[in-house]
Amino acid sequence: MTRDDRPDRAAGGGRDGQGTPVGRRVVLGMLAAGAAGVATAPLLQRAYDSALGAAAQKDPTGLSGLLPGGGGFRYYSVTGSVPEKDAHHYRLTVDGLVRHRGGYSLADLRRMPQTRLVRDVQCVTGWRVPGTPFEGVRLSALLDAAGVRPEARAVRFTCFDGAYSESLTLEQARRDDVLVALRMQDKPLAHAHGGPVRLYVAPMYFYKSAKWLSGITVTEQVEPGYWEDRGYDVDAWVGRSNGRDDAPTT
Ligand SMILES: Nc1nc2c(c(=O)[nH]1)N[C@H]1C(S)=C(S)[C@@H](COP(=O)(O)O)O[C@H]1N2
Ligand SMILES: [Mo]
Repeated sequence: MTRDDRPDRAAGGGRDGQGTPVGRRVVLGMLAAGAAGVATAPLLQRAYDSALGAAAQKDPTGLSGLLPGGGGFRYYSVTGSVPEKDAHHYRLTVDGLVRHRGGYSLADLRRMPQTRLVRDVQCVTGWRVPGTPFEGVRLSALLDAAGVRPEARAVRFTCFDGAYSESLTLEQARRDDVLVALRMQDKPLAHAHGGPVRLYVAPMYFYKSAKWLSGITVTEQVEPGYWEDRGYDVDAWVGRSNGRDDAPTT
């Protein structure tokens, strides 16, 4: 683990080192300890994972390590803490250039037809997790239900962490491998992974898959998202953007 373990590059930071984030040394130390845990005892590794998961959730920099639950996912949040929303408190709004604004509870979303996809996940910082099941409602179904107006060209996503945002063109948003995901790894989406509901954009770098999804707004044009304002490509196809040549995920 050398260049791939750093968090997403900071503004102006470049992928190859300038702007190395504060805390990298700490993260590397934790990763080294984790590798030792794997080698010695699965039980220790599990304890280590949950300790790191807890630490990750308290890390105000958002620069933290592997998530518990396996697979090699890393925890990312651009905010220090994110409120937890359960089935009673969760709400997804759909608005903007639509005929019928909508509001969905978790139960509403669960009642709709569900699609399950199994693809690799690729983060733009280098880490990749093979064959991960995601399951949820096709974004296109929500857009159809809302009745997109003819002048619309794009969709903007907002999150209940209060800071993150993402966007897609309408054409990208209507792909059948773009989900409003309720499940990941065949379990309800955990809070750390952006639960109860996150976006899942299978063919794009994982920063497109906005966690803690709370708003879908149909817009006239693409509005760059949080990381895109800080240098990431707006069209985030895996292997064809961000100067990277990873194998495609779809
Ligand atoms: N709300 C929100 N969504 C987000 C992010 C974030 O910081 N906040 N980070 C993105 C990035 S860069 C990655 S790699 C993935 C990480 O998802 P994970 O924490 O489930 O591994 O979430 C994406 N979605
Ligand atoms: Mo990422």
